[in-house]
Amino acid sequence: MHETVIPVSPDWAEGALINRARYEEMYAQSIADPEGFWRDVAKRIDWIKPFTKVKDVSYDPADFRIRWFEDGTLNVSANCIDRHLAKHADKTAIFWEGDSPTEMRNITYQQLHDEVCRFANTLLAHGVKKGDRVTIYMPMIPEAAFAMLACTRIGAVHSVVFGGFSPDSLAGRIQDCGSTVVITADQGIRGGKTVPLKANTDLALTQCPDVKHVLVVKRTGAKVPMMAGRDVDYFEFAATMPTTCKPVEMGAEDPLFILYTSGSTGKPKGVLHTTGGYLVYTAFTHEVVFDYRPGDVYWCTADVGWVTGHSYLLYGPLANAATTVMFEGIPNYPNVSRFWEVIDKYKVSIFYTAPTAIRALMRDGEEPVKSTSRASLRLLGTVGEPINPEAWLWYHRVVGEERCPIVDTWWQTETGGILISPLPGATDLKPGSATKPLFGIKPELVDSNGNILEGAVSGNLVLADSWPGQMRSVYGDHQRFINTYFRTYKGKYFTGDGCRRDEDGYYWITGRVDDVINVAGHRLGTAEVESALVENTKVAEAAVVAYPHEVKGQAIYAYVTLKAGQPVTDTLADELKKFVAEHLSPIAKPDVILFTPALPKTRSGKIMRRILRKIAEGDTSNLGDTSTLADPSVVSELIERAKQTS
Ligand code: 6R9
Repeated sequence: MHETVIPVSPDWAEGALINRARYEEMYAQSIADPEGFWRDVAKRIDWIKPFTKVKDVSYDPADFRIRWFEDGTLNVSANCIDRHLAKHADKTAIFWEGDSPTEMRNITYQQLHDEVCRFANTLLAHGVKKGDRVTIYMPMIPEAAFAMLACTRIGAVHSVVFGGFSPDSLAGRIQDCGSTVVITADQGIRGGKTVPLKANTDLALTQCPDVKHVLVVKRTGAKVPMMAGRDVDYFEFAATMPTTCKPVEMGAEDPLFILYTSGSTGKPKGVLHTTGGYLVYTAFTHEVVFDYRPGDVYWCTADVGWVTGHSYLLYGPLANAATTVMFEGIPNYPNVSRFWEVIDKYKVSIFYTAPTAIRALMRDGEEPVKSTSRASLRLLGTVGEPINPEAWLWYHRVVGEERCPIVDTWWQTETGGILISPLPGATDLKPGSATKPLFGIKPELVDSNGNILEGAVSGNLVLADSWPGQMRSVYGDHQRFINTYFRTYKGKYFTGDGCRRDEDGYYWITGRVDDVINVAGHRLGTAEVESALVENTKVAEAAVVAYPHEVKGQAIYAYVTLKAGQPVTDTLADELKKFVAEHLSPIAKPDVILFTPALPKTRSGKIMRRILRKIAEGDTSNLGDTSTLADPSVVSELIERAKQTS
């Protein structure tokens, strides 16, 4: 364990938006008087009709509700664009850096306004109304941002599906929320390779008869089939659209977007966020966590297909009139200095990325970093998974030259925004710890019976109260929302994460305690990967677990039993890996497939994943209690086979 402590530097203590005394004072106030605290914070947003009620929350399943600012009205796109125009019309809203370093666009707030209005008018012309769901399956190009903001302008609810998902995954998400309009591109381009987005959409739509219109944005210019009456060339159509469009007045609790995320069981859940609380929370946390100032150039490397891309690439920064960098490419194309070159090119001052990217770049040594200047940087951030102290220290020393504090931000799709994180001017840093709760956040550690654990201890992380950015429902299945998050521990939101608290009250997230796995910061359910495997006609049964991986954090280990008479050929493992990549996503491709005649099950038929995890980790010395196994000989057989495979 690293017990390194990196104290707040005198410069930061003096110059930061929030210093230690202020953090402590504000935190105490936010807990003592949440209504008063959030009433003040919410003033940063332009309300059409001001709210009178701040908070109405009950986590009791019998009387459940989560409402913030509920009688206020507002429009998100007006808050992210229109209200900045008087002062910042010519300020850059988005610096877009293409996959190739020769491609770039600089979009001012005025241009953002015009393009969003054009897009909004295009949606209206295709019959999209307030409350309708629009699925967005796009590469990282400005039109993805325009499309999202356009939805918010007219009160449509966007569901962004990451461009790396397969046609089947896209189809499931379109059907679940009942979108009748899909926005996509001809192709995406990442690391010099094209991604067949339109072709994937066409395949998905063979399962989605209700989709009436597909807006196709030209990215690479590849020739793609266009279905007459359904498919629309976006640029051709939008050219005829006006550049003004009245923002629709939305209730604070009206749905803003749906974003699908993996849970421990079943299909991915449509996490539903609403309008007022989400915008207040993302704007506020973007400012305080990143110590954001008007002159900053801020870069979050996340894809808009993930929640980080929603909250901290788009909505938080734009609500604060920031300049946000949007990057289409990958960290190692055309070379492994790309991140640092982009930082120099746009004079990025705040840089926010994932531990997996840092670990991958670390492997190439210090030279590719040191050959760049990075003089503009003043703050670094991480998100998505626990960061190991070694990677943290490298990021701090090599990338930030010990000048830039690192904010290790813990949060989830469900939480809408950051909940546990250092504030750079207030919190002494410990490599690997997300440190302290933000304002209004009451973390608690509980044991499996729900007893609250005090002091320096490990347990399950729960949150004892609500915050404005919290998700409000699972789309179409409100009971599932209540059951998943509020029934395990009475009166608390259960995060699904394990966590340790140290003597200084610092929080160290240890990872998921459920069947969610985190591969390179991407969240996947073991059940999703298993069901993709059993879709293959050769597979009888599959059990998937995660094991530690040097770069990706976790990797996927799949135990597979085949149907009777099905031989294990030399190519079968590769065939199944490819099958999962195509049917779910390349992210979900198992690293190891182990064929086995049987899986270890309890007498009631439950697969004992604990044992499978141990075998995958290569730690078979202590498998724990195996007495409930229906057939203990399965285990020794598995251990033998695992040795041969590794
Ligand atoms: C924002 C995002 C959420 C899960 C979460 C946890 C892990 C995220 C982390 C972290 C340790 C951090 N996680 N940030 N673990 N330290 N700073 O990633 O949302 O994709 O929903 O994943 O990611 O396990 O529960 P999401």
